[in-house]
Amino acid sequence: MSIQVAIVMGSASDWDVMSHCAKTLNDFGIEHEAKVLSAHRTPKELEAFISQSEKDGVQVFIAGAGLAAALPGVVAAQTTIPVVGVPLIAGSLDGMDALMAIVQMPPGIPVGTVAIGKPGAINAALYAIAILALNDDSIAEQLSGYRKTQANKVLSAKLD
Ligand code: RP5
Repeated sequence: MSIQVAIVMGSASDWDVMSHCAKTLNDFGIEHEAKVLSAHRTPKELEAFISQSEKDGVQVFIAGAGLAAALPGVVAAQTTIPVVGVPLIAGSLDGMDALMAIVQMPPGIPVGTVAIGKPGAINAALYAIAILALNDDSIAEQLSGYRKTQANKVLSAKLD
């Protein structure tokens, strides 16, 4: 099957957190690729990657970055495929810098922004999965099973 989700991150140092995104996609058997490309350091290569991903049939981009996190917005500027942005902790502002940079897109170029760090990386994958589920009954079924498992964990919680 062709690649459905493209994960891109600004630095190899982002992988510790963004690997949770890949892991969640793996859990659902979603074909994906993960790439390090920076809006600031490798803008030309990023542009080529976006256009190749479009040709490959990618249906959702997930972009994670820290500091002045331009990456998700720059991806969104170059495609109409949905982009989910993950703000990462990479400096003294604890990810608030990246959150503000990613969430404050100008009207017309949306980036669906998730929480800072690992919870966001996991939710970015689940959000992408929800988008794919719109046109795939088997993914939709898996997603609803995942939700049921979560509910059962809450309902069966035992307190000491
Ligand atoms: C951002 O700068 C990256 O996404 C990373 O979170 C941060 C620091 O990058 P490195 O200096 O670790 O490569 O562009």
